[in-house]
Amino acid sequence: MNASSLTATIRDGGFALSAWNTMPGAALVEAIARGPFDCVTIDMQHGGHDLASTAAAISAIALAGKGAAVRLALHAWGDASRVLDAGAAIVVAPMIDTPELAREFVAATKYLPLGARSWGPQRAMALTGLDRTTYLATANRLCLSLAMIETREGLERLDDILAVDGIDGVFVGPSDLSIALSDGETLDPGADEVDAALVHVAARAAHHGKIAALFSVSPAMAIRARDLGYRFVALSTDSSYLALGMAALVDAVRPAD
Ligand code: 3PY
Ligand code: MG
Repeated sequence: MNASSLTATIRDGGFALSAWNTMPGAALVEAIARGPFDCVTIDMQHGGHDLASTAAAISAIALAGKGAAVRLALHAWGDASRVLDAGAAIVVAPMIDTPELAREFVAATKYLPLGARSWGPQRAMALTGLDRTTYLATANRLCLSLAMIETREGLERLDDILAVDGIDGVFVGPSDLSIALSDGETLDPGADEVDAALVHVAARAAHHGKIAALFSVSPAMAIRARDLGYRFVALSTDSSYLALGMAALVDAVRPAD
């Protein structure tokens, strides 16, 4: 899906399955984008991407005919508008625990009257083919701002965060959420209490008419999320795609023990 069909699909109640890219390198990112996923999410919070590699990755993903999402570093509002200027269709902000933080996120990513995004989307206009007037008129709808829910406070303030005008949806981080819900005892994104949170987030997002999204650690979790009404799901990471592909090839050659 290209950038505009990606966000239109998600907005209109459809489903998109995203690859997750942590390793910089335009050739690598383009190869991932040419794979079977609907789109690619570039991770600036963890992994090796900086702003320059992210901008190059967005172009590589566009070259493969797909739309790009970017997960920002923590509260990196300066980068938020820059990745949109570079052509990202979706921006995901980690650890949004309060409506105040959600409003800061909106301020950085939406033009007036929703936010205070500053003008400068030359690359985004080149990639989308939109002129200045059309880009300004449509960017607040074309680009999605997803607030990550991955702490106890974020979960408690979920309704207040979803109610913030300009927040298009919420994106659950099940690993951090499992650490938070176990008070630091375990990392278990498949835990029952995380699953209960997934059900709750889906219901509250639907109530607010907003998007539920998720980082899924397994195909089973992605299927569960889709069945719960999640519309944007990122599945596993690029290092796992490599490991799984290598293991499958080598296992097929080596004689079984
Ligand atoms: C989490 O599970 O905490 C995430 O942030 C997903 O990358
Ligand atoms: Mg996280």
